[in-house]
Amino acid sequence: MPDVIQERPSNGILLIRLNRPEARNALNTAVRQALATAFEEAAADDGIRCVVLAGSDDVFAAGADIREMADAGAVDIMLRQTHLLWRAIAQCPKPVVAGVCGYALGGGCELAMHADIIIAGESAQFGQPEVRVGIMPGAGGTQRLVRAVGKFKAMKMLLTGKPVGARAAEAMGLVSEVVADAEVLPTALALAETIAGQPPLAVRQIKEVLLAGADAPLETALMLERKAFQLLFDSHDQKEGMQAFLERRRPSYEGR
Ligand code: CO8
Repeated sequence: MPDVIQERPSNGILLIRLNRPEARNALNTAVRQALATAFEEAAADDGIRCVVLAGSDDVFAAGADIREMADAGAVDIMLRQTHLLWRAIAQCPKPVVAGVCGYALGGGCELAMHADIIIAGESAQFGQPEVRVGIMPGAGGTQRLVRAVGKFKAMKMLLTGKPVGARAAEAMGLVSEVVADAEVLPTALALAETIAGQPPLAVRQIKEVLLAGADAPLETALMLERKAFQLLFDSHDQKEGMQAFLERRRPSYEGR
């Protein structure tokens, strides 16, 4: 079995699963390349409307592969250009739902934070333990975490390296929902199906505007929102959605 498995569990859904259990799904270069390729393909495939990203049943991912980094120098790390591989995930225009059971540590927590929605199992543990091995997060762990949970929770996690459990992560806004472990994948897939049934242009605009606007000044962000809102009125799906509502029937969206 490959280290990254792709499946099409239902129409419009791509399920990407990490499958390197012997190393707790540690993200080595091959895994990150496979992930980047999968997300690039998902971005280009009109048939995919939502991506579900999951680890194994008992671990999401234990971080970047420490064996690949232990002897590296700064220039080696720079030349690996791994930010380009992460960017392929961050820039996926389709919604990404992560299903997390067990450890999501270091690069694993950063990977989960690349998703748009995180469904956590009761066993999930989120942490940025890099400080314990002499480094710091390098794939957004300081920046996405502080944006998600605020300075004081983020500092505590980053400076101690201590993970937080699913319920604590939910309380601090790091996950969308906590369910029993056995329900993580079914919940993530059901959510993905709901999203896949929404009009694709509206979904795409919501994701783009939310992410771009979150780092822009409010007035700029509101303008971005307004322009995207206006743009959707030129879509077939806006006419169809509103007409279907008025005619009391189910809409049929075409993504145009
Ligand atoms: N890298 C490489 N191998 C790993 C990793 C890892 N991150 N995590 C686990 N493994 C391997 C172990 O070495 C072990 O291999 P072996 O059987 O050959 O000795 C196997 O997986 C099983 O591990 P354990 O026996 O430790 O399993 P446990 O269930 O007892 O513990 C833990 C699981 C708690 C997850 C534990 O393995 C652990 O603490 N792992 C390391 C967690 C960590 O420190 N992660 C942060 C890594 S640094 C990082 O992510 C930086 C991100 C920067 C992104 C940008 C990159 C350029």
